[in-house]
Amino acid sequence: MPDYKRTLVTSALPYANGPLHVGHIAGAYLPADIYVRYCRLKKRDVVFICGSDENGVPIMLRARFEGVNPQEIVDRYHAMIEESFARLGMSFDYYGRTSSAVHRETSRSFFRKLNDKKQFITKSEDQLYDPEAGFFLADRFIFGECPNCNYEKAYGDQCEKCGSSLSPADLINPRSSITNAKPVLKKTTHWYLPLEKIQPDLENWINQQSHWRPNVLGQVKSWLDAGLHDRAVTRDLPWGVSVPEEIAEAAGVEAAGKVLYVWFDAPIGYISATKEWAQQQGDPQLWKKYWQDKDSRLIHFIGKDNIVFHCLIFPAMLMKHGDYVLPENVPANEFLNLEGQKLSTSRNYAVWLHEYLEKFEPDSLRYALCSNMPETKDADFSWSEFQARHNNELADILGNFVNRTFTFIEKYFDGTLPPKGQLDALDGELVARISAAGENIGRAIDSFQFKEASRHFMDLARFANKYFNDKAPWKSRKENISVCATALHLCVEMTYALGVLMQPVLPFTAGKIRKILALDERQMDDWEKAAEFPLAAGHRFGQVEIIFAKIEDEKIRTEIERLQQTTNAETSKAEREQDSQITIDEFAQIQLKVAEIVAAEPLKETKKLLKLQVQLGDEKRQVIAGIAGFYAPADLIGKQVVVVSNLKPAKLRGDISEGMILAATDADGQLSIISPDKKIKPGSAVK
Ligand code: B3M
Ligand code: ZN
Repeated sequence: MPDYKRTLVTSALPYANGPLHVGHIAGAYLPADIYVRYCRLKKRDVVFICGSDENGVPIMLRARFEGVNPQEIVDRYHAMIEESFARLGMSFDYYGRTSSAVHRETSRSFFRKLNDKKQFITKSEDQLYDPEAGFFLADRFIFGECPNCNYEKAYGDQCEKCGSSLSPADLINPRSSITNAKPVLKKTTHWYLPLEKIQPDLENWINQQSHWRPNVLGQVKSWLDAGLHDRAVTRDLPWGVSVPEEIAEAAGVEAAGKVLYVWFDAPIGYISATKEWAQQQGDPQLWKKYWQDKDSRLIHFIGKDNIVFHCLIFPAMLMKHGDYVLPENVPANEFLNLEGQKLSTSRNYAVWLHEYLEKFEPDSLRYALCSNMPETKDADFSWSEFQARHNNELADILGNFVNRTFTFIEKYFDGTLPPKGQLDALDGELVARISAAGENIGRAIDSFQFKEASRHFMDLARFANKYFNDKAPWKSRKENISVCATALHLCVEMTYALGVLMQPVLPFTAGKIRKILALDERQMDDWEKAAEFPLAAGHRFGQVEIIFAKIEDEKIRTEIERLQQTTNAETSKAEREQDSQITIDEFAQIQLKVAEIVAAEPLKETKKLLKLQVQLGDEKRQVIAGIAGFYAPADLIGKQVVVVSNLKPAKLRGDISEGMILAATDADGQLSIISPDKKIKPGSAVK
């Protein structure tokens, strides 16, 4: 691998439309943080950038759902996400947001540059439009059946099930996510990135990336083999980074409501956040060293559903812009499932990060996810495995070793570092193991194999525990205090080494170790010196503490039950829906007809019922309806309604009712009669 002077690491910008869950963490965030922390310990020049993705349809859908302004949504979730990341120990150098002024300007000037270099094509085409909502339907504003895998809830830009990138016209039986209406076609103009024309350049570049993960290369090559399609990089939306007005006018297009496609501006968010970071460093031009210098390495950590955007579309933009380096690696993770089922935000079937952090330690999650990271295939998070990782490995192996070492020293060496004498073979093996572990863990992290790194680390802690047992200091203390002292001295050296090597995954625990060793912040911060123990005999240690308290079964049972309640609620809802579902033939048995009300009066001795005389073609019927509180009888004369005409007649308060009129009621109890929107012959069938 060529030597790079510096590295820029990014994690996918989370949509600021909801909280984070463990799947997000295992996908694009924890691997990046482990990698960056390791690079810092290796004294490499590395900058870690992320931020909230605050444009696009997902934000608007959430705002619409809550009946608030999109800015209110992004402000709320940007703060929540940023706080959860900090409590999990995510060590970004800068965490930005794409609603910032710097981002808006950076995106618009990027767009201008591509436009000036004539890299776009503009097309005026019929696009799907929701006549009820008055919106063009793009991305998640529209859903339908995926043409590739028949998933019935594929979005207008991507199918979340098979990952394929789509355009709204690809969807089978598209519906509006806003009103569920059947979209109509309406002409509009957009700017397109000509990916068909750029494909050869992308292919040449991808063919040089043989070091990428096979599952990433496989997905990218399948898109290239299928042939890339030109991609619209603007949208008709009221929310987002607006298209530069002068470019819209030059194209004879109304600028208002024309914004950059969220996947055009979001990756540029990495650049704008780096600019904001550089400003924070007091050197506004510093960002260019990471983005526009061939000695810099760009690494994007993402989930597999973002591969097309980070391996094809954004690189195409960077290529055609001309001033930027291209990603050197995109170690995309596969998905994390939860107790054998797909995580689902909409079904609230998730372990939410902010809720987790209220009840458990961050390092326990970091370790459990690292040890089971979905690097090349989907993985599954289960609460029982989470508890086992914590209790059987962190507590019983690592915690137990540290605790035995320092309680023994506390008791028999007055809490100070014992002197080191002659080393025997087993002592020599301990020293060799520390150096080997540093190399093995480092090699694994450098190749983005985090599960393997975790295994090497825990193997070292396992060896340390066995060393303590084999040395049996409780015996040597009585037989040969010098041998006992040497063994405990080496146990402290091992603790120091574990404290260095655990930092990428267990930063909070490393802090506890540093306190027990009574070291200051700057110590234990050099990977290469994990085996170079800095303390002299007699050094007084800090307070001994249990670094991992066991997680009780009861606590885990509570979490499993909560998930089961969600699943049960879902199941019963699905069953209810399933039970209430009827076939088209069953529906056809219900006869609906238009009727005209010719007389109306209150039904005696009732407050809610009206007795109606309705004309059903050449037939007249009496229908009793519970609409007294909503309509005055006189206002109903001449009104056309829809009647279920083949209901068995029923007796109500001594009066006969020969049908039912259709009316809608909402959660607040408002009622509205269903009525044809224009006069039609009474007796007409309703289908
Ligand atoms: N906001 C997150 C997602 O697709 C998306 C990533 C943007 S990275 C530039 O889940
Ligand atoms: Zn699909």
